[in-house]
Amino acid sequence: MKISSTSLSLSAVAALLCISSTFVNTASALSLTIRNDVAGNSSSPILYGFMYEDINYSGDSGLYGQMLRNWNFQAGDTGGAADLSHWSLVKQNTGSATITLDTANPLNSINKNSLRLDVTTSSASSRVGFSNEGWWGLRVQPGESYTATFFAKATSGFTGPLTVSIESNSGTVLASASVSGLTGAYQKFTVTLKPSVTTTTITNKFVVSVASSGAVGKSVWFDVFSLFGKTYKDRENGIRSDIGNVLEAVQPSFFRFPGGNNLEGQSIPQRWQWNETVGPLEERKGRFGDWSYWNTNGQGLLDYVYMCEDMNMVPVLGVYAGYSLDTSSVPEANLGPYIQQVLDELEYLMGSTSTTYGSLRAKHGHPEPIDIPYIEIGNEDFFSTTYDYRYKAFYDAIKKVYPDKKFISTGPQTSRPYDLLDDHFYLTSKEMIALFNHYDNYARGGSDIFVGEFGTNSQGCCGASAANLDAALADAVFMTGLERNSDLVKMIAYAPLLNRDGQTQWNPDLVGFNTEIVWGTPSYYIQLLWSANRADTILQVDASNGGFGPLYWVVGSKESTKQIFVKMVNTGSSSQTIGINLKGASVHSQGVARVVSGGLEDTNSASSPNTVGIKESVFSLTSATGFNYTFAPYSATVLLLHRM
Ligand SMILES: *[C@@H]1O[C@H](CO)[C@@H](O)[C@H](O)[C@H]1NC(C)=O
Ligand SMILES: *[C@@H]1O[C@H](CO)[C@@H](O)[C@H](O)[C@H]1NC(C)=O
Ligand SMILES: *[C@@H]1O[C@H](CO)[C@@H](O)[C@H](O)[C@H]1NC(C)=O
Ligand SMILES: CC(=O)N[C@H]1CO[C@H](CO)[C@@H](O)[C@@H]1O
Repeated sequence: MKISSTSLSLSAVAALLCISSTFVNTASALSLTIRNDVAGNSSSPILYGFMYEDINYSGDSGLYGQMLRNWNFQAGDTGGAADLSHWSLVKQNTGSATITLDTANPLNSINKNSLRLDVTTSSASSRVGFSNEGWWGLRVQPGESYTATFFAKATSGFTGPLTVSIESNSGTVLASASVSGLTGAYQKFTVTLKPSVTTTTITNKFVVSVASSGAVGKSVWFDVFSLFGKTYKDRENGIRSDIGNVLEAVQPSFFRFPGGNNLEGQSIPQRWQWNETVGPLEERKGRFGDWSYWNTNGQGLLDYVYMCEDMNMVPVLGVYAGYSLDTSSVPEANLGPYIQQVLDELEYLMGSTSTTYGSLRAKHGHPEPIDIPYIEIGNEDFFSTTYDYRYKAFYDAIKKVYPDKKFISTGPQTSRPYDLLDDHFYLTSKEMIALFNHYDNYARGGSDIFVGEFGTNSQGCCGASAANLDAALADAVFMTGLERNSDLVKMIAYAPLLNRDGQTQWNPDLVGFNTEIVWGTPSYYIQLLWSANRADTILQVDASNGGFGPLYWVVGSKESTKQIFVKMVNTGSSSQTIGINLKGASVHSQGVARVVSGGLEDTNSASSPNTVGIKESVFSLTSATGFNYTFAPYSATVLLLHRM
C-alpha cells in the first residue's frame, strides 16, 4: 500500500498506531497487539548489508589476508617514498650481506622496485638473508598452512637453494622450505609452510635466506611477495578467514564498495581506478588512499566481487563521478574519459567474454559476467556544488548501456531520476534515537532510501568515544525505525565496517581486530541480531496504555518459516513488563529470546572481546495468543515466536 503521507502529522500517525486493542492486560502496563489479521507491508529482502572501504588499516593489514607488509616495495605504507621498511637484514655467525631497494632491475613496467640481496660472506653455518615483520606480527596457528610466493632472479652462477621460513622472533624455525633453479630472469616461486605448533602466536617473522659459500659475491633480486594462511572460503588472494566468518554471521545481503571517501581520491589523479586493482598481483602498483596511507590494491575489484559471491551479497558498486576530496570537480566538458573509465569498469564486470574488458575478466579467472544491480554515482556529493551536471552525465551514459540497473544518488539533485537516495547519519545517541520516526512521514511513491552509512557515537560524530552499549542501543532504535519503514528504506549499512586496533581513524566501527583476534563491538551484535532475524513482512502493531519511548519496537513475520519476530529496544534504566497479544495468529507455547544488554558504558576490546554479546534463552508463553514479557534495562531483544 502506498499512501502519500507527507501531509500526515506525527501525532496523526501516533493516533493511528493507538487504535485500541481488544486485549488490555492491566490498567497501566503497555500492551501491544500484533495484527496478523491485517495485511502488513512487505519488508525489503536485502535490508541489511555492509558498506566497506579501506580506513583504519582495515584492508591492508586486516580484511585482506596478505600477511606481509610492504610486499612489493612500491611505497612506505604511510605513502612516502618506496623503501625497505618492515624488512630487515638477517645474518648469522660470520655471514655478511646487504639488502637494498633496487630500481634498475624491474619485474615489469608496473612493479619496478625490487629487494636486492648482495652476499659478502656465507657458509652452511652462516646464513644471510632478510625478514619481514608482518602487520604488527605474523600470526601462526596450530594446524594452519601458509603459502608464500615471490619472484626472484640471481646473477649467473647462483641457482640456489634459498630457504623460505617462518620463525619466531627469538629465532626458532617453525617451518621452512627450499627453492632452487634461480636464473638470470625473474621466475615465480611458491612454497607451502606448515608449522607444527600447539599455540597461536604473533611474535613471528617471515625469512628468506641462503647458507652457502656458492652465494658469496652473488646478488639475488626479489619482488612481489605474498604470504597467506587460511583465507575465507579458501579464496586465492582472499580475505582473512576469521574476519570473514565474523562478517558472514551477520548474514549481510549487499556490499557497497570500494568506498566511500576512498573512491574519490584526495585529488582527482589519486582517485580509485578499477583497472589498477585487477589482474595478477605483480600488475598492481597500489595508490595513496584517502585515509592517508598506502593502499596496495592487493584486494581489488574482482576480489570484492568474490567476497560478494562467497558471502552471498548483492554488489552495490560506487563509481567515481568526477569529484575528489580536495573539493575539485572535473569540469563538465572534460568528463568524457572519466565516464569512459566507468563504462570500461562496468564492461569488465558485466560484459560478455566477446567484449574487450569482459574478455580481460575471463583472463583473470572469471568468465561468467557479474551482475551489478545497483550503481551508486559518486559518494556524499551533497558536499559538492557540481553534482547536477556530473550525475546527469554519468547517469545518461550508463543508463544507455544498462537500462535496467538501479541508480543511487548520493545527494539531492534534480538533473536526472534515481531509484534510491543514499542518506548518511553519524550522530550522538540522543540524536539517533530522535530519528526513530525519521521516515514515518516520508513521501511514498517516489524514489526509495538507502541508508548507506550510519553509526552512533555516544560523544558525537567522529570523536574518540567508545563503541559502547549506549551507542549500540541508539543504533538499534534507529534501525527499528528503518525496519518499520522498510517498504521505503530498502537497504541500510553501518559504517565503518572494520578497524585495526590501535590505528583508529574513525570511532566507532563495527568490528575490531588485531593480528591475533577479531571481535564485534556492541553495535556489531545489534546488526547481527536485527539482520539475522529477518522478516519479510512488517506487521501492524496496536499499542494501548503507552507509546514509543523508552521502548521501541517493530514486529515482522516470515511466511516461509511461520516465524514472528518481535524486536524491542529498551533504552530505559528499568525493566519493562508489557503484554503482547496476537490477533489472527496462534503461536507455539515456547519462544526464543535473543538479548543484548548490559551497562551503557559496556564495550568490547582486544583484552575483553566478549563483554557484550547475545544471550539466547527459551521462554514459555501462557497462551497461544498472548503473554507478558519483561524486557531487561538497557537491552535490545528479539522474541522469536513460531506460528502454529
Ligand atoms: C587505467 O585506465 C586509465 C584510463 O581509463 C589509464 O589512464 C591508466 O593508465 C590505466 N592504468 C593502468 C595501470 O592500466
Ligand atoms: C505500511 O506503510 C504505510 C506507509 O506507506 C504506513 O502508513 C503503514 O503504517 C505501514 N504499515 C505497517 C504495518 O507498517
Ligand atoms: C499479563 O499480566 C497481567 C497482570 O499480571 C495479567 O492480568 C494477564 O493475564 C497477563 N497476561 C497473560 C497473557 O498472561
Ligand atoms: C594510517 C593512519 O593514518 N593511521 C592513523 C589511524 O588513526 C590514528 C588516530 O587518528 C592515527 O594516529 C593514525 O596515524
